[in-house]
Amino acid sequence: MTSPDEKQRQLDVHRVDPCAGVLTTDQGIPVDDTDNSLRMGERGPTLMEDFHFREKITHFDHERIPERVVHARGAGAYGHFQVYQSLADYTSAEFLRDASASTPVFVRFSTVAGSRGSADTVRDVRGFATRFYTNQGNFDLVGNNMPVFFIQDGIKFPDFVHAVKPEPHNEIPQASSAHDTLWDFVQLQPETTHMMMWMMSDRALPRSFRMMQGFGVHTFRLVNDAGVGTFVKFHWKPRLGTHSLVWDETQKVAGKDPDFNRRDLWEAIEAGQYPEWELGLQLVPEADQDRFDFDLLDATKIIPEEQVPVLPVGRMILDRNPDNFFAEVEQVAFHLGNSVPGIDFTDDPLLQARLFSYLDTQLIRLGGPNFPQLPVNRPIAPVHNHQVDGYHQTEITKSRTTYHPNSLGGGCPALAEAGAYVHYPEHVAGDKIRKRAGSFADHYSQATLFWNSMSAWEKEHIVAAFRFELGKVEHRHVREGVVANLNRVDHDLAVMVAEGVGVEPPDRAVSENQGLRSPALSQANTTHSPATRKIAILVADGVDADDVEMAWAGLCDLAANPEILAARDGTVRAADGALVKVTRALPTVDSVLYDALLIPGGMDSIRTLSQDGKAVYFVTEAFKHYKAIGALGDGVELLLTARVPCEDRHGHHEGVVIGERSDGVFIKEFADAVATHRHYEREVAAVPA
Ligand code: HDD
Repeated sequence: MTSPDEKQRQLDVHRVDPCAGVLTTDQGIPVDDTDNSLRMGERGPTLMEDFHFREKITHFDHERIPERVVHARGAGAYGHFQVYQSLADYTSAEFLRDASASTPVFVRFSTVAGSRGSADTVRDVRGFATRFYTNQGNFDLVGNNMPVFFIQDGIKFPDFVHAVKPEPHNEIPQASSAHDTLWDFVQLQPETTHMMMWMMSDRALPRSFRMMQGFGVHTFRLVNDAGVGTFVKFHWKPRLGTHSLVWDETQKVAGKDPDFNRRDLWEAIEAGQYPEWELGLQLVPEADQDRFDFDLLDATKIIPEEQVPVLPVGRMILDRNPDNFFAEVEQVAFHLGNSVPGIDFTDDPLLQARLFSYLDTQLIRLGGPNFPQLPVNRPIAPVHNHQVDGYHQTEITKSRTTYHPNSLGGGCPALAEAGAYVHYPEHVAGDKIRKRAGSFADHYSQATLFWNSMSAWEKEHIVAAFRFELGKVEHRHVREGVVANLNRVDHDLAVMVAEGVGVEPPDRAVSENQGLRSPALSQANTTHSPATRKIAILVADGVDADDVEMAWAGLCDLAANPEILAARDGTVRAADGALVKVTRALPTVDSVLYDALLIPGGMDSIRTLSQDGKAVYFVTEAFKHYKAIGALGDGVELLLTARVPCEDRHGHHEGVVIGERSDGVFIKEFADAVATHRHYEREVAAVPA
């Protein structure tokens, strides 16, 4: 971690070292036996006067709080944000104007539908909530890894969440959208169509939190010192690119390592491979708000990057894991209404509803109005006001006056004369009505734009996802309703989905697909790097020590993370007699936990591995999941045993890289194959894994 910032110094006061003293009660009384309750004789009843027993059990009985009603499962980390250049032309927010200032942040990533103990790799949206501890107070950017949302008006949020959560009669399924109630809601609520295209895409299966984009989703408003407003959309772009797992893999990982994304974030930070994102802004002058064929206030729409480019404005690095999951990750209380001067809201009806919901939910979740005093929630800006009392009050305010105005307390705290949050004086007028604007009515054009922008493999994955999800839906009319909606997105898509789920395919298109595309939406156009990729090196006694050593060094030089796997932990003896240290025993891991696979040469090693069903399956499954596979010398024999096609011993075939020696040329070629992430051009349908 870099040197402690102001937030970390503030947290230090609350950090407790259990080794700093002996075991005590909550009252500080030393305890010399915490294993036996106080009783009447060795076999007699427990005595009420055992205050240590009572305190210990009572505290235990009360140690759960309600999980978040959505986004219950998450992981978080601290870090810093720094703006590249002053954005004073657009905003009076100091942290966006002072390029020399580093602003502490806390970020929590989450899934949405699953409960706290659910698996990480389910098909779902991911939350991406960032708190900036600025000198002007906390600014919370509570976004997702998808730029649009399911509904347009927040009053529908309970309906949507009830539909996607486990069904109420039997609480099945956990953390999955593949069930009747969700798709029933979806087919009846066409405004969900665009978001459901994202949900069925690979975006819902991130390889890592570190490899996800983030979006503020709504149109917000920046306001400068002169009071001029500019509409803004916030974007986070990951330095490592946006990458996803394969659907079959996600389901297996959910069992093999339900903490896959959480562990990945934790380990990367512990290893000093700090995750990094660039903040980008799409800026739209107020005068231009009507120039789009959608409404900027409609959260089911993006502003295509080709229409308004994303301006890179700053960088965020996460460099510190929390010390205590509950105290920090569970108790962090984000709120869209936590905003600083220079960043304001718009009339997006989804955003407006959120401004109510977040504060409200923290009251039940954290048990009263004093949750902003919890260490992770405390701003670094000083707090003075007349809010008093309440459960868990920790402030000792030294004042006789808890009202404004007062003379007895010297008028303190005084009203701010400068730097106060001033709401943007937007002019609004209208009748009180329950009515959606006509400009929100088009639910299909951008779903079509998304579909058109996908590469061939992304389209295949979307079709397969719809088929999987609808295939789990028991009610045929629900399947039909979804297909009818999809026919308004793209006729071919609707036909392909219908054919997979036993529904009569629509016989003709209801509207013409204009073929509009936004290349920025495709993951095929993202950044690629071998950095931080986990690479399994399969070995047994008799392995070629040079192959292992050179591959290890070459991959580490590229900031990749190789691990040596063998049937047993400890060491294996290489062909030249050297001992090779094993990172993990093969029975404790699986290919789904790695990005790529390397098989060093050494005939004895390959013979042993070829007899080991787990090793052979490892190879086959890695191939099935389109991963980069490298084989050196005799290693090719293991590929053949695992039925991996490798036409010649020197070729590079769809991510299968073969070489004689682990030299620079081989490492470069293999690292490029790793960086590609997945080799979707492979034909794997017949691979038995
Ligand atoms: Fe929300 C949590 C993101 C719409 C009501 N939301 C929550 C979290 C994220 C989002 C990332 C987890 C925060 C954390 O890590 O603690 N929510 C979004 C986005 C939305 C959105 C990007 C649409 C653009 N949310 C939304 C609506 C409502 C809520 C329309 C209600 C009207 N969201 C909540 C909540 C939660 C929440 C009930 C549950 C736990 C919490 O707030 O702290 O208030």
